[in-house]
Amino acid sequence: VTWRFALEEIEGSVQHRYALEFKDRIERISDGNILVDVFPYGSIGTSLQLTDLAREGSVHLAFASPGHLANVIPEVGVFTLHYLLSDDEEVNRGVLASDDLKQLFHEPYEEQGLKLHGFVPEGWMVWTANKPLRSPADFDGLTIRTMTSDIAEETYKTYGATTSQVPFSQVYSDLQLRRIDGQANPVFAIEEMGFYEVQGVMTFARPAQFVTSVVSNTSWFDALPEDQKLWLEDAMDEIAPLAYEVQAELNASRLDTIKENSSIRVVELTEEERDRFREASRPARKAYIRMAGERGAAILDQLLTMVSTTESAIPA
Ligand code: 6CS
Repeated sequence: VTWRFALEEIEGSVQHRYALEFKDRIERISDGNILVDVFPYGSIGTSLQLTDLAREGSVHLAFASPGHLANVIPEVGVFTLHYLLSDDEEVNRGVLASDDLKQLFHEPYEEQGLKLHGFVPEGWMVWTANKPLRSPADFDGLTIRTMTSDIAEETYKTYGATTSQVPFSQVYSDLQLRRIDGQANPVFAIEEMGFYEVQGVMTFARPAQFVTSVVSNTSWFDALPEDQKLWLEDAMDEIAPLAYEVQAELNASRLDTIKENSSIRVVELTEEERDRFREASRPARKAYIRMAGERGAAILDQLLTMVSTTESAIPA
């Protein structure tokens, strides 16, 4: 049999490295009886199209990033909010890996025919534009590309930006054509998609981690023999810590590549500057609750509690 696994990122990306590890483990443990076919981003469509293919079962496994998926599952839009997770990546890693968190999202995914296997952090979001973005006022008059859900636009609106929902594959040309002035993504993606070639400044404000989720088609998963279900879940548990290392390594090494290949300016915000964004972004939480309802409000509360409990459990 063949398991089809669709990615929202191109070859060499964090998702691609994850999928190759998964393929390797599954093909080995099944003695080659299961083959995993990996489809990197490209010919089979945008993130939302991939989600549709997973819901109808044409692909069995897929990455579904909240920034896009919130269009279908409003509750996951919580991950597009800024200054919600910790500054401490260890804390975020613990929170995102927790079964409690997965449990909260179980129902919303299930209702869409998707089984949630886990959340994977891919690194800090970095803003690119043709000027430094040191305060919310700097967003005034800029058109910022967001992922393709309404909630993804909200935080940038609180900063005063004009927003535009654009699929990942169209971001480069929209920047080139000046249809948008800026965008946000982790460093590895800014490098592999070439965005740095058409942008002058990278601003590091650490507003949010890029978080993605790994899903499968529920009916497909439920029909798998028990041993195969276990193989799948064990493989994902094993890869989680590895994915964390991979994103750290790629985000660091590709910043060097960007610096070698361009004269892009890198701006690191001070804590005071970050605080201004933290404050300005707050109304987006209300917008999230409006869009994601009671279940979304409960998720937001839980997430905030988990972050602060995990933070206070760490010795100073
Ligand atoms: O910005 C985006 O749309 C995409 N960015 C990343 C890092 N992965 C997938 C997502 O679709």
